[in-house]
Amino acid sequence: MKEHRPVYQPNPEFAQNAAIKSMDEYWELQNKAKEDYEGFWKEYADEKIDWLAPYDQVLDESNAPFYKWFVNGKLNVCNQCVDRHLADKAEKTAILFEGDRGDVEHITYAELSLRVNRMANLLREKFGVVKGDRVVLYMPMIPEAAYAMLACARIGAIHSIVFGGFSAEALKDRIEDAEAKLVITADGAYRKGKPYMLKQVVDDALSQGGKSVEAVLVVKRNNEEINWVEGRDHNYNELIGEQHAECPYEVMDSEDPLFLLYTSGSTGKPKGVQHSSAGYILWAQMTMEWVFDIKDKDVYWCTADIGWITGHTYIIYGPLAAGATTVMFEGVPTYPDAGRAWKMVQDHKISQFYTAPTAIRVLHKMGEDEPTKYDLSSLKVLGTVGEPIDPPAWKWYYEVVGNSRCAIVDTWWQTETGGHMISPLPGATPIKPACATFPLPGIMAEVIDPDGTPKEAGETGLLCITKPWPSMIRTIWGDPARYEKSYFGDAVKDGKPVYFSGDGAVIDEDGYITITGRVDDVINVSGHRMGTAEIEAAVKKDDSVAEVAVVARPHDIKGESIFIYIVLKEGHINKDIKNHINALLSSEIGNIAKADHIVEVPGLPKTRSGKIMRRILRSIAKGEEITQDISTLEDSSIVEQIISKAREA
Ligand code: 6R9
Repeated sequence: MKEHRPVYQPNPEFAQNAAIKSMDEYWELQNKAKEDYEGFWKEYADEKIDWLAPYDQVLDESNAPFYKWFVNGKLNVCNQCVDRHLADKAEKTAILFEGDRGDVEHITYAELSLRVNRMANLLREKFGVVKGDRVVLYMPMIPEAAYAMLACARIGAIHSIVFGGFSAEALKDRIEDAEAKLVITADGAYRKGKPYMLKQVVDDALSQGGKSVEAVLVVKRNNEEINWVEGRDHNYNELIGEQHAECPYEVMDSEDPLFLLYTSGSTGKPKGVQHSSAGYILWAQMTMEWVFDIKDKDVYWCTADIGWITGHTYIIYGPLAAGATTVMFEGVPTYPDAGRAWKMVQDHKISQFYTAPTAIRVLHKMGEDEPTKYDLSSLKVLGTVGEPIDPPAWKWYYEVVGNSRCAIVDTWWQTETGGHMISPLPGATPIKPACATFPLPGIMAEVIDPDGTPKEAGETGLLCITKPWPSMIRTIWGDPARYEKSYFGDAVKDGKPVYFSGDGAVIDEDGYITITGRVDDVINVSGHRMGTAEIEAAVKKDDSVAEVAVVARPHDIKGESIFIYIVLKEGHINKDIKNHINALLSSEIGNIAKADHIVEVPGLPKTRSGKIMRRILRSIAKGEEITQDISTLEDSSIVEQIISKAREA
């Protein structure tokens, strides 16, 4: 199959000063990694990390897939992100905060250091948080969230951030799984010019469970009235001023966990993805240099929320480890109008802009020509992440936002990978629209069959990483067996289990990798990952529901939307089922789990052995013709009935 996607060469002027300047240079690095994998990583670990004590082995594979990197090395991630920059960057802006209502604050590295040290002392002295304790953050996008993350890293506590859109129930589950000692939250913050609240959700979560929590630290942001539990709740703003300005950091092992981040899989409850200290921070920093080509004078903006992995690695840890200026934005890019993001680029002279396809589609739809009204000449690199981008959105991003001058880095990676895996290099890679292109140097990404056979050009296969890499997930918190089963159970290469991402991909004849999307039961709504099993479990909590099946349906803006089939128990009629189920999803998981379509059907298509034929349900939700063989179904007439119900929806 010969395809004719256009190819865009890197901007030659940009390439001159880029970290990686050509494909020759790329292949040289990648071949070096192939020939001497450990030697390759050693060189970067030695150059980039501020070691407090040297490691004695690069990679320990003796207990695969529980890999260890930089064995016995000592470091502190907060030192790597803050202290070590004080010598030459004390007065440089570390965090450029812009509030929802336009308030701007420049926090220098010196100020960041002071605030993080104070917060670290507060956690250590007032709340007795020690190395290895878990701290849950349920925070808005305000600088205090960054201070809290870095303060945890400083004293060796493991943070677990729960996205502010998750419900009390979801928050409680995560607090309990991690057995957190402390919760850090805020009264609330601002969105679209109005206050919104978070503290109540924490109160509700803790009234339902989370008995391990000894205290709640509350940052006052919007100063709206909140409930206060005497003895349990503590006011950050009152306490912080009393803290010492210096807090010695804990000496951490390379493999000590830095954080947990819960994410959805194809089965069961969300899993606590556990990341390490050394390997994670090394790759976070290296990808800032390679993929975003971060330079000293740059102002870098990633629009994610810190509640997701993109916010962890590419708002906080990566940029700060690289000594960059990172923008933190409380609001949404469409408020007060569709020009907000572009105005921010102009005002702050932003050089790298990193966002999700959903946001690009919304901004495109709201203001085709909007970017041309602003001076966007500071932009150098545009990034996208979270879901496959479609060629029209890509083209608009490239031509109108980037003025056909900026590279687009379509970065494929996951919560579990810690950092970018497959992405163009802005000064080297000739790019094709909506294509993640090549694995980064040192990353062995392959498109294979379950038995390890490489796929031919044009054939979709399993996207696997066939060698361990420094920033990879270490385990699932409290459940190592699930870690092994979830990621190393589906594909082998040379007889050894390899990491399977859950995504499908296709390689073209030039070797370019295009991600085709999840091949497991995970739905991606606006870049938010949700397991169908998790949604189904929530729907089943409704007493009138006998059976439920959840599938994805393509959506213009969100990429995918949630489509739910339900079978009611006999004798049950539920007129308001749609609102009812959505209210349930919003309380069990959060508003991000709301369904666009809820269809009541007389039964589900099942094989004679009782297995639900999800492929048929997916085709129906997409409005596709049914091409699957339905003769093996227990009751094939059900398909026609479901189709007509789905059409009405
Ligand atoms: C970083 C992040 C991971 C899933 C991943 C894939 C999808 C991410 C993508 C992409 C196509 C890209 N995904 N980047 N699909 N092109 N550039 O999003 O992590 O929330 O764990 O989601 O997102 O399906 O498996 P996470």
